[in-house]
Amino acid sequence: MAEAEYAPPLVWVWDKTNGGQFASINRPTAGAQTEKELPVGKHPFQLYSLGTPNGQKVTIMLEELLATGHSAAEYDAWMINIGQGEQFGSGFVALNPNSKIPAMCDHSGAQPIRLFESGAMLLHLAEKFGAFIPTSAAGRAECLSWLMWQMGSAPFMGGGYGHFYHYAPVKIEYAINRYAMETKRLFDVANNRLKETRFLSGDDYSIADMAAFPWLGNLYNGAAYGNTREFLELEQYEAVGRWYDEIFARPAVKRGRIVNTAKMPERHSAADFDAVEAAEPT
Ligand SMILES: N[C@@H](CCC(=O)N[C@@H](CS)C(=O)NCC(=O)O)C(=O)O
Repeated sequence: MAEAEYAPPLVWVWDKTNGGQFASINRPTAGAQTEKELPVGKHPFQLYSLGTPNGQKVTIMLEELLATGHSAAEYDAWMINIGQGEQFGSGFVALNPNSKIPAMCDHSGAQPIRLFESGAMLLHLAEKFGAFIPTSAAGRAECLSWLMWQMGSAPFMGGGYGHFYHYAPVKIEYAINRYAMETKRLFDVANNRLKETRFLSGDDYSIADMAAFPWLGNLYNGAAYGNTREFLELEQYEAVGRWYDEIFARPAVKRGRIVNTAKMPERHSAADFDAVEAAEPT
């Protein structure tokens, strides 16, 4: 290892400059930093998000629900620009005290229900609509196990591997090795499972797949973190590739992946997709 040794002081002190491209937005305290209310549209679900893998999980689920006839899942999706610190506005923090996208509010009942954490949103929607979650106790347990596996593993892939391999201003061999190993191990876990079953929970496509697809998929297809597909030799995970291709082809997935991106900063109705799909036919 070529890096200079670092001796931690007795008490850690925050160095504002030491955060790479996130230095200007992240700090070691929680809470609102500005007063800013959130817009509220006319649909039952109000989503405040960005088209990152964690954001895509929820827009894929909402589009899948709409595609299967659950019109009560109509939603307005508002873009939260995390690069400009919009996750620290008072309205957003009232929904998510953790200041991370996605955040959602369910206005379908007598009182609005706030939701933070993408996994909680997937489960809330699956239970509310009785969709994309197995009904048997064993099937449900398997689905929730894979959902929680994904929620627990994303920080190793994103905050660990992605941060140190792609974003960190210095390339630290120890950190990259540590998280590259863990990311490959996680791909192997998914690959072994998908050699045995069509989807993560079993025979049926579920919220576990919707959670895992944007993460495994964006690394597998080369979209995330520079040269990662080659660096981690991801093409060897063939069962993940077979699963990726099947999910990628779903029309609702194609739609969910573009919400809250530059192609569609906000989404308020199915008609919003017409212009995008006309420009880029699927
Ligand atoms: N466990 C959370 C993670 C959410 C998360 O990390 N969101 C990132 C974008 S993908 C974010 O908002 N980052 C802004 C920040 O760290 O200030 C979830 O799945 O909802």
